[in-house]
Amino acid sequence: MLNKMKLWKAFNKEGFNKNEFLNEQFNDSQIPHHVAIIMDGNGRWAKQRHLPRIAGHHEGMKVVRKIATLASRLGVKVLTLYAFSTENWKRPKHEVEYLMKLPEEFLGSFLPELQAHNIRVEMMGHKEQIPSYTQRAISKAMEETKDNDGLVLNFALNYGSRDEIMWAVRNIVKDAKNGIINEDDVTENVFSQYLMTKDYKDPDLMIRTSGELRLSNFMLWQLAYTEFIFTDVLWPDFSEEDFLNALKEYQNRSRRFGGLKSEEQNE
Ligand code: V07
Repeated sequence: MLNKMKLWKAFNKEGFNKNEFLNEQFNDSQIPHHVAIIMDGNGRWAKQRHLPRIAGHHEGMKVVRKIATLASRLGVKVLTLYAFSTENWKRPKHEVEYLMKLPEEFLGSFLPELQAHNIRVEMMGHKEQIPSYTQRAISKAMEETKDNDGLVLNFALNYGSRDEIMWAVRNIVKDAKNGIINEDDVTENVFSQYLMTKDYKDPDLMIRTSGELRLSNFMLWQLAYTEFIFTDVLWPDFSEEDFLNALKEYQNRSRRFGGLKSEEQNE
């Protein structure tokens, strides 16, 4: 279990003021297990600086490293990042090509650091359409980190939630035809086992940067009870402090599963 001093050590590196931090009454027992992030605003960040969109994507990649190592130090167990959606193929060819080179670059630079932090790399999304060099870099990282039992850094890449749900339905129909399951077996828990997130708990917290108030086909099933935090900060500007503030906001909200807090249920 994390204590305040350990948490302080995690933040000390990032230049936080110690007294300010300890006075914040950060609740170390309520670190979300699973955090999901829609990393939006990379293009807008670049435009503001009269740079090409790909410059924003590159800057965004560096923020992935920063937030992943911080989440790991804080004791978050799963961090799911929306890196590339099934809709993103419609973007200009040169932009798609650039994006598909980012996993290789990211892992080439940061895999040793991920190892040092005991982070396990995972991916969810259909691999078939992804270029082979991208697939190879990710498979290598997954293989080399498979025994790490710290943070799971789960990249949603060529991921779309409706596509995921549709494939779950298809596979259930197939298993039903083959006599592997019956109609009555299809419960919420069983359905979840047909999704790409079957190994993880549902996210406790979803953060979307850059001011857009939409889900954009991201984890529609899994986010049913999740706390949402939307911030105007663009992803390349998203700092450790912004992440900490999101966690504090999460801790301040009373979580309501379908209406009543557990303490209120018998009132
Ligand atoms: C991408 C940087 C972050 C902002 C959002 C879009 C651009 C890291 C990865 C990645 C993916 C898989 C992996 C290791 C790293 C990545 C894409 C885009 C397609 F195993 N950042 N990043 N992949 N961006």
